[in-house]
Amino acid sequence: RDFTDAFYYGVLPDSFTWGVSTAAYQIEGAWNEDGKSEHIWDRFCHEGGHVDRNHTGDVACDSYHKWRDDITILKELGVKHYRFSLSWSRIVPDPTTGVVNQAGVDFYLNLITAVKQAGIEPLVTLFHWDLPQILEDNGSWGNETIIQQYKHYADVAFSHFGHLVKYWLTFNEPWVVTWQGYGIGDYAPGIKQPATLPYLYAHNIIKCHAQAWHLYDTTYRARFNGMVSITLNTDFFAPKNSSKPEDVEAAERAAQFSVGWFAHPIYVDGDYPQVMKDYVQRNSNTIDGSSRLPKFTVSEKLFIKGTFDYFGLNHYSTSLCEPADAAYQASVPKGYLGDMEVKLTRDPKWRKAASSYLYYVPWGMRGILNFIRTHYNNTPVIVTENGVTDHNGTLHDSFRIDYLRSYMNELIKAVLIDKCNVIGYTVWSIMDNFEWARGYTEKFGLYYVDFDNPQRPRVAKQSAMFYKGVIADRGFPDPGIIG
Ligand code: GBH
Repeated sequence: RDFTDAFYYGVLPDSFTWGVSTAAYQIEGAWNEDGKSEHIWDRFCHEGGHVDRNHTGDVACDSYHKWRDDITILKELGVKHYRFSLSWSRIVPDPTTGVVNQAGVDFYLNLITAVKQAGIEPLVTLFHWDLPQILEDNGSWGNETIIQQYKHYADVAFSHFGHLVKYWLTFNEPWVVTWQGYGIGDYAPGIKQPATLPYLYAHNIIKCHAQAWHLYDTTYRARFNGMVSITLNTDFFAPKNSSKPEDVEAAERAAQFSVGWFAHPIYVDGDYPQVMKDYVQRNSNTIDGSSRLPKFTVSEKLFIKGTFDYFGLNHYSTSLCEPADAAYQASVPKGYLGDMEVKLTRDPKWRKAASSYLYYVPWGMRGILNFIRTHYNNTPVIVTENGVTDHNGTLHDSFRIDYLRSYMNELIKAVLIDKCNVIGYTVWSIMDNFEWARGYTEKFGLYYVDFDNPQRPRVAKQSAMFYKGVIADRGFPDPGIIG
């Protein structure tokens, strides 16, 4: 397939949903108000030494108090959906007792009600990385009691908000949770066990996801008729040299190790991709042939397979793939990255955003949407995040307009030319916010937020008005032939 960068005029159907995204810890602040308990990002930030300039989300955009301002700008943009997350620590501060915090429930009920009243569909993520600290201390995702605790939390959310919410997501990016949290440890809680913990913790996260989906399916679907899924982050993995079969194979292997790790069990057959099982086992180097990758039982596979109603995709960038050589293998931590045996690189000609990982590769959007079409049976996809960073957050953000315009254009090609079943698109983020380990040094917002101003006013950048126009036009209408 020839992925061309030429601009393509086209509009999407009325049913296509356009939105913007946030997450609780990145915008809410009020970290210790109204009964909320401490979570791992509170602890990680307060410890110091982990986040640029030791920034914290203690106040962030202060959306806990200023959520009405968020509704105002959502309306101004004309979005059809708003994706945000619930904080487990607000709703069930101590999951070991399961007691529900009414103030936390009320906060989200007010928010969700106001979003609906504005004519906007809420798209609610149950878990966007803010694990209650008490659960981390009790053995984290490795302690299987977390599966029932997570299911209980999901039950509380479905029962209180299910009548208002059509789109649910169980987890945001389990790859980041497990690899960056417990593998390389640049994200909370900062644990560095790349050989073992990501695999063990991912295993239980997949089980948590399946529990929540089945709970909704058996207990809530008939009443509320919503859709429950998971959001996976992935680069598009392209062969470094597409005429080399070993590079093509490496690209497929890298994709199976990243998106396939979670998508294959859920969307295909209840189990990890065969290539991942093979490569982890051979790199486990055990005499008895056992693997660092855990195994699902037959009944677990049956329980996990098919636990989706759509496919949530977070996509930002592209990587080039070739078989790993010895020097590359020696340069990566032993474990997940080494198990893959793929050398990942970027083309130095690609433009770079402020985030070190974020190379600007619009055709990768079309590539990854086609990967999902062919590997996951053309399941309906909502792009739940796509966006780009700068450092200064200028209001005249032509770079962001250029990025969004070309990525959205590739999405439109994927839908109209390639017949990918994409039903929604979401910009990360509506406003500048707490960008995890980068603190407030990298800005993704369509709206500028001055973090030195106690009022945290939200000010539209040029990209906000650009996106408003795209939504109103449903894409890029053909201007017709001039002259
Ligand atoms: C999303 O993660 C998050 O869901 C969102 O909260 C966040 O604000 C947004 O993106 C912007 O970052 O190559 O080892 O350096 C995006 C997922 C995070 C995956 C950074 C790649 C770099 C890993 N990406 N990560 S590394």
